[in-house]
Amino acid sequence: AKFAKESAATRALAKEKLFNGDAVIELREAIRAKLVYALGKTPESARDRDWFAATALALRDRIVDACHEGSSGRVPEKRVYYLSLEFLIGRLMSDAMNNLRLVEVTRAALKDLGVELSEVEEAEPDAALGNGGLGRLAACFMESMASLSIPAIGYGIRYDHGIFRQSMEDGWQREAPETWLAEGNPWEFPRPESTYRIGFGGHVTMSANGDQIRRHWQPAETVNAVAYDIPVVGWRGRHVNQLRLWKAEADAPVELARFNHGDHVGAVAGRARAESISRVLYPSDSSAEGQELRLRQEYFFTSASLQDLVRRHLNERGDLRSLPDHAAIQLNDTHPAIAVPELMRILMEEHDFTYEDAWHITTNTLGYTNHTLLPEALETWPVELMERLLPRHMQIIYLINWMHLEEQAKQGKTDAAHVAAVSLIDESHGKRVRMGHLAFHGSRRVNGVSALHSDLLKTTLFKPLHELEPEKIVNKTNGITFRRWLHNANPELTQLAVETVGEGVLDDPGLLIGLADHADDPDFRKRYAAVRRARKRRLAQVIVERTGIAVDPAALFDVQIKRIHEYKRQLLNLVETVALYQAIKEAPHKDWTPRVKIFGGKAAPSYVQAKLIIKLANDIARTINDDPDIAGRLKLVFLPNYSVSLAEAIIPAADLSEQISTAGMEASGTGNMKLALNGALTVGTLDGANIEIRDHVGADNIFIFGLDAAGVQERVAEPAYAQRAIAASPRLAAALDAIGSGVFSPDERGRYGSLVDGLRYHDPYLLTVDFDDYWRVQREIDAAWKRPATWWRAAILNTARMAWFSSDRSMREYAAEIWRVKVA
Ligand code: GPQ
Repeated sequence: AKFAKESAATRALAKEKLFNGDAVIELREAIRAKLVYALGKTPESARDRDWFAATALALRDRIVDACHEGSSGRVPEKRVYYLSLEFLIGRLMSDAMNNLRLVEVTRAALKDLGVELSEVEEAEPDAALGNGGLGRLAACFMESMASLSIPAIGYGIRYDHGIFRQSMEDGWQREAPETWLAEGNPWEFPRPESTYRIGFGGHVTMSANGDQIRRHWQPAETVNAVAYDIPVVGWRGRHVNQLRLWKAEADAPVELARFNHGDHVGAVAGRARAESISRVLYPSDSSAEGQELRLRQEYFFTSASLQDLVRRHLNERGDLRSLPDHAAIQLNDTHPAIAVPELMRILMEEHDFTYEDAWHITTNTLGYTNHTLLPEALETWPVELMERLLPRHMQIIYLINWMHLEEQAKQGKTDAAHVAAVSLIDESHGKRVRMGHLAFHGSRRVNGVSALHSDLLKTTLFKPLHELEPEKIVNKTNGITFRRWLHNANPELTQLAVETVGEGVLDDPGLLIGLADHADDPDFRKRYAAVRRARKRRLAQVIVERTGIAVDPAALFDVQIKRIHEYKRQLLNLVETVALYQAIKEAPHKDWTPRVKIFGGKAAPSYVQAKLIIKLANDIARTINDDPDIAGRLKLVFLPNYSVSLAEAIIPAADLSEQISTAGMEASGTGNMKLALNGALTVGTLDGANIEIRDHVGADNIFIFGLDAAGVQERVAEPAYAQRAIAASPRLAAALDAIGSGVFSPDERGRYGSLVDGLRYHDPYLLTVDFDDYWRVQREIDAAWKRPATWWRAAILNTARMAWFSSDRSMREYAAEIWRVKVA
């Protein structure tokens, strides 16, 4: 009787809201059944976390249905395999609901059960298996490939612990382990039948096979890689791909012989060692990790993925010669670059191919994406470590290198400098394998992630290799999935777009351009601004809850959210904040534009300077936020534990997007795209994708400042450029003096002495050089904020003109020009 009454109410609501009432009842009963039978809970005892799991399981069933309908068991002509050590997914439920077009149905079904959808959504932990842009890009690409029905499998590691949880202790970053799997993962399917053995160490034996010598790797140690699949459903549920993550398990969980001899602890030590491989994500971003465990992780997931795709190919096609016709393997950075010798090993050792044939197959199947030029981020592994951990691979790398240099010799290129530059082995400080060179040489195409970055790859990092194969480097400017970063993160703006240019905009972001026709309509501007204001009120709520700082939603929300890195120059923003603070104090009665500077981002736990920058932000905040002279016109907030889900709350509320890296150093950036799409105006350097954003939104609708990449290259060659810049700028000098002398750290006056001296005497990121122009453009922004008509016009034009930055566009380009797969 109770259900009947509920159903009647649901039908009435459904009629009014134009969705299918039966669908609500069906989903409601499915959720209830999952709660009771899969989770063993009652509606009365269920917590939000239980409702989340029940809802996720019910939605997962529908994804599985979509999967079976879509594929109908056909073998696709070609599959993409996206190998990435990171997938920074965030929450999956809103993606799944939105792509299945079930958001309102789910909301109503839960309401019938007495539960609020938003609370259930909040109970989902982020799948945070990545550090920053590189991992988030992989997640956007997975969603876009599913939405475009590109048959693809993402391969990565099922870390027990994703990126650490950041908290603030007296303004210092503290790290705690992240535990997304603590209560299970309702999205995943364990696939123990897909388990592969991964070898480490040992030695190589030889045997004669006619006049051929064959080599066999005899690993000393093996670990099992067990598959776990997460379905990724595309837009409108038309296509489903899998994200296959590998968990490390010991061959034998207990060594019986030792156990029976009474060594109960020693008997499980091997298990702990094996399982440590998938225990934790390395928290370093854009800096190479030199530890042996990292190399183990890289080989572990690369080998498991290659074994899996080789087995699938043999099942479907019978012959590995046709691998390049049916498989495109993309290496996300050099983390899976060991795929080059591993695929060669599999082909030569396990399938009897000659070197030449194996090389042909390998170099026609692999593609490599480079994400940085920063020298400290380029992976090189000591030859000695490789010989110990992967002796057969080291032999194969030497063989590949020998053939490579032989080819140079044939062309008469024996000059020592040339050989040293193109060699896969760097011999300048001990022998190390250059993973970038290895990935470059072993791939059919190599791509950068923005136009500028791809050009710089050709003229700097890969110049010598590029000259040998001028067709190899191509550009594929990054993109973002609009389903998550517009539709899900900003449903209010999406609704406004739908009402203005029509429902088709959900399928074709190109229709956003229709908003430009309304940029001069005062009524439309008001509606656009009202959407922003509502999101700013919500963010202000989050800020006060998490930091205790009250901010005014009417102020300009100035946002810098990204990993803390010196090249990203959060310190430039902080020094400008101090200079502004000083200027307001000097002229408190001037009509200053009220601003809230919002920062978010994690520092690698071992990155001392980055952690000090976080502390400085908090120290400045403590000093200025309550200063009566400032009277609330300048506030600084550092939001702890920046994450994908926090980004979804911040981005729709941002007025200004800080993209201020030293030109030439940010390969692309993708936060820049998310913020501009949501209508924040960019203040940025001519770096990475900022340049292309300017080209699309128009130079009048973005604030560009500072040296360009060529200017940076020139300036660093000049002596004492920092001292000269400081001497020429009394404002900069005063701000640095204040920070350096302890104005913001009265409890420890010397805290920032070395930080400031670093700027005075070294400043590798040219903060001092760009400071005055940054100050100038920020005051221009202050003035622009006071002309709301022009501000909102520019914001609308940003949203209208950002369609090109959809990751659907990126994926179409990869499909056509790198993978050679057809897209409908
Ligand atoms: N990126 Cl090498 C990372 O997030 N982590 C890394 O280790 C490296 C690069 C970023 C890069 O800094 C951004 O400019 C890009 O937008 C992003 O990769 C995706 O390409």
